[in-house]
Amino acid sequence: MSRDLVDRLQPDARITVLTGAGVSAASGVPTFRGADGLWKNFRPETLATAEAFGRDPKLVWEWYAWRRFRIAACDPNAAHRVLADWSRRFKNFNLITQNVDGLHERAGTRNTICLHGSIWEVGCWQGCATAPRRWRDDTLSFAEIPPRCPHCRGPIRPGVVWFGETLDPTVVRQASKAAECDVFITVGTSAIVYPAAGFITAARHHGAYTVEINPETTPATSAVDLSLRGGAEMVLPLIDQQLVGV
Ligand code: BJW
Ligand code: ZN
Repeated sequence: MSRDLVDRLQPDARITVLTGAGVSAASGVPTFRGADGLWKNFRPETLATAEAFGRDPKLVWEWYAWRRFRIAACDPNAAHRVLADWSRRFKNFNLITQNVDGLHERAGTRNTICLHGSIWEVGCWQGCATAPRRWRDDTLSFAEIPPRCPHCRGPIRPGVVWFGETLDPTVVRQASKAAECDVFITVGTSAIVYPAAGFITAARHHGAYTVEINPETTPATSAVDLSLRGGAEMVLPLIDQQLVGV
């Protein structure tokens, strides 16, 4: 484990962590890409776009309903727990996540910046005036697929950000601000989806020491100061064990 990284994780350091699906892999949540990825039988554009939902809401909802069921049976792993602990121990800590599974929140992480929404939220597909933009819905077995908006009876959609959709500008602003830090650690992401991947470069431009934790190389590997090859659930606890006096 790098002494250089551990030395920089000082109590008052501005530390930002960007997570992706790999952080939840050890919990049993499938990643998107790679050999066992969610999309091995589908191209992303087939399911994770508004066009796909407009074309076949039942197919897209069945995929999300299956994922909700699977995620509900998963628990946060050692990587989520270390990050939750850091969010309480470091006074200038930010966690930006691309994950929609809610496992960071379930581990007790403070102030998670969720770039791609939440699989546990829904919204009215037609955006009817009486419904809020998004609301929480933990249903695992929907009586009807697609489920219906309680306000207009039209279909509801998962509260996630699909390809081609803009991210919530407030959330993007929070993440951009968080990228102005001293140490930026990217964990378990393939670093190909934007704007998320852009925060790694942004952090570097702001002078941050950049670190990647991933068992595989990614487009970010050659751009970071330190690349740690391994599962997040192993590497983060190893770093954590070396922090003294924090
Ligand atoms: C482990 C591990 C272990 C395994 N431990 N690690 C600039 C350039 C080019 C294109 C664009 C651009 N800006 C915008 C775009 C278009 C597009 C985009 O990025 N396309 C790229 C594919 C090229 N972006 C967008 O459309 C975004 N919107 C936007 O920018 O609006 C403005 C705009 C609109 C139109 C045109 C231009 C601008 C929205 C992106 C929304 C992404 N949504 C999804 C689905 C969310 C809903 C759902 O869950 O269904 O978000 S896609 C999917 O990918 C999901 C993820 O959050 C995201 C990232 O995936 P992630 O987390 O990295 O997972 P994987 O599976 O890819 O990687 C897992 C990694 O873990 C691997 O590296 C493993 O090795 C590793 N791993 N086990 C640690 N134990
Ligand atoms: Zn509605």
